[in-house]
Amino acid sequence: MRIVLLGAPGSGKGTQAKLLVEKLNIPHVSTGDLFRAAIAAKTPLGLAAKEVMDKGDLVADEITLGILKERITQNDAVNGFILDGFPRNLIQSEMLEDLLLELNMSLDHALLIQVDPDEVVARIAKRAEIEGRTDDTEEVVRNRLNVYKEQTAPVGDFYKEKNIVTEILGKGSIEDVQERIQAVLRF
Ligand code: B4P
Repeated sequence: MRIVLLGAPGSGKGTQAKLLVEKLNIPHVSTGDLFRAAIAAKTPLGLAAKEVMDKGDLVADEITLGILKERITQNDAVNGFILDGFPRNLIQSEMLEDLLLELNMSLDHALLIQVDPDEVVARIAKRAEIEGRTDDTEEVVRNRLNVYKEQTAPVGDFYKEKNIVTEILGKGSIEDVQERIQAVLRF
């Protein structure tokens, strides 16, 4: 199964993807996590990504596609994957279409997790206290939410036209949200 998780920063994409991995036995591919790993390893890619991420902006499309392609062509992804954080704009959506065509693959589901802006701000503020991520400060979060509204929200419409989107209510406990997702995926 090939799934794309969509939703605002802090909507629970990463949280829900980790739970799905246990059930589906396919890898969780988070472009945010891949960038954070490159930053931790101090690679040239990581250093370039850090500057952009610390402002809450999007890393260049070609770079992001490169790390994504490298990851989803690994052996553990042959039976499927859960994409979290990609695509994040319409250009990336088109790039993903082309890449999947090239790999003879297609997407089964795009799950759009819907959470009120106030709730995501509160969740990220809580995470900032625990993890201290440099892009979780109030000012940067405000920019990330704007970037989401302007660039990422249209991605939902892109997949609606392909009839693969299901909206998931992201309110409530992590388990509640997971149950809603599992009901859609029917397992
Ligand atoms: P990401 O790593 O994707 O950051 P995120 O949107 O904050 O993650 P996520 O939304 O998964 O967090 P989650 O809800 O799980 O991206 C970071 C940066 O990387 C971007 O700003 C950009 O610069 C760059 N980037 C990444 N992908 C890119 C791309 N494709 N193109 C260009 N640039 C890209 O968790 C949020 C918090 O909420 C957690 O603390 C969690 O515990 C909590 N939570 C989750 N569900 C909850 C619930 N039901 N109730 C209460 N709390 C909950």
